[in-house]
Amino acid sequence: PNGELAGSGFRNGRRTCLPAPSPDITNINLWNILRNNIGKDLSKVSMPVELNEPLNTLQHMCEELEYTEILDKAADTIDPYERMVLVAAFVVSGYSSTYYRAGSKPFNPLLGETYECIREDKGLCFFAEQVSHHPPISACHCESKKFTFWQGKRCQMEEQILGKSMEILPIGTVNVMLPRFGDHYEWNKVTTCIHNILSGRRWIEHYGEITIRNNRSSACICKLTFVKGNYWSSNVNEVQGVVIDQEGKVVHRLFGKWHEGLYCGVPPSAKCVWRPGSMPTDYELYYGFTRFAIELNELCPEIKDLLPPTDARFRPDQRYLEEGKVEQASAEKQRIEDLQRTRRKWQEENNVKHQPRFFKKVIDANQRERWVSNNTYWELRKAPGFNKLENPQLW
Ligand code: PIF
Repeated sequence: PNGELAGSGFRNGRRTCLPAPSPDITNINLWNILRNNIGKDLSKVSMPVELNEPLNTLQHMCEELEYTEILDKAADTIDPYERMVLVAAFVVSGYSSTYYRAGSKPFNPLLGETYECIREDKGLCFFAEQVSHHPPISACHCESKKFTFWQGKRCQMEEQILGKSMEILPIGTVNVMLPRFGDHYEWNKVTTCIHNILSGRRWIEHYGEITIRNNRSSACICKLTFVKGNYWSSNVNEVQGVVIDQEGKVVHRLFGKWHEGLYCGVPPSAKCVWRPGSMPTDYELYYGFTRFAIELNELCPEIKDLLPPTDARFRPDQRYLEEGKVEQASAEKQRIEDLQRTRRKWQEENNVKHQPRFFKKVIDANQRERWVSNNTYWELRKAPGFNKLENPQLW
């Protein structure tokens, strides 16, 4: 019955496999890297390219949109409590693709690097830009007929006791608007922890609380708890939640696992609201990517000439890694990072402050920074077209 919510079955000619499997990284000594950088902010340390997967943090934000059919369904749901249940399922679904991904980290985009993703099958247009380098901040915006989604995301990394694990604390809010009901949902993200970064089997955990609010209506809120478990207990990856009405009464109960699915109600009569799609064959050899992730960095001929040259698909070190050419990838990563240092030095010496091209920073009523689209990306792409414009040269 929930087939329509189970993954994106529609493939329409996109690639179903990466060109090369992930490289063998047993010779990389993370311990040395961490030891040489004790006490340092790890986002300021250049990591070997072999630790990366061939996707960057902008593409990661796009990955959170794999299950937008849940939002489409929410946009067709009159009951505000049921709608909140669906939004909650969408929030949880955004974590599912991380399950097999503890082995590598995303590329850190260059300042001004961009990424777009048009999915006719899902009816959405997404674009993103790296708006700050230190600290790394990525911003994105996505339009569809039935919803708008945007977020600005900064990750603070904290190493726990001598590299046993690493916590990633995301700062920023995620937003979804459903114009049909005038809803504006907002929520925070939970902490992500990578266990055993130095030895043993690496695994990922998400824990903490998420509160989803609708800024335009106080009819209900949703509280989700990502339970902190441990490797041996059965509650690993567990999520529990409640939709609470204005009087504080629980209207719906939610439970499940972020890598397996979310249910609404009380067992045995609970109904499934979301379940992830199946993994492609040999996913362990290919960075643990889902089918959707495999498609993200594909450079389709139809869009090649329409993309800005800052698009991640053109970034040479990432492309080399995807093709399994690790030495070239490594050399290119160093070259490109040096170019960025030169640009930064020039800007500092000339008192020039970097201005993001497609996003602007606004300060909200609570004095928090927010990154919102300046509505120029698709306009410029259409006319005059990025190939007729002056673009930053990042590599
Ligand atoms: C480089 O990024 P890396 C550094 O920022 C470097 O300081 C900079 O030089 P500059 C380079 O230009 C950058 O390319 C470092 C760091 C980046 C993130 C945020 O890609 C997301 O070499 C992290 O990496 C999500 O990465 C992590 O930060 C999920 O990309 C796992 O510290 C880290 C991650 C540590 C991972 C540990 C291993 C786990 C598999 O001179 O301009 O400063």
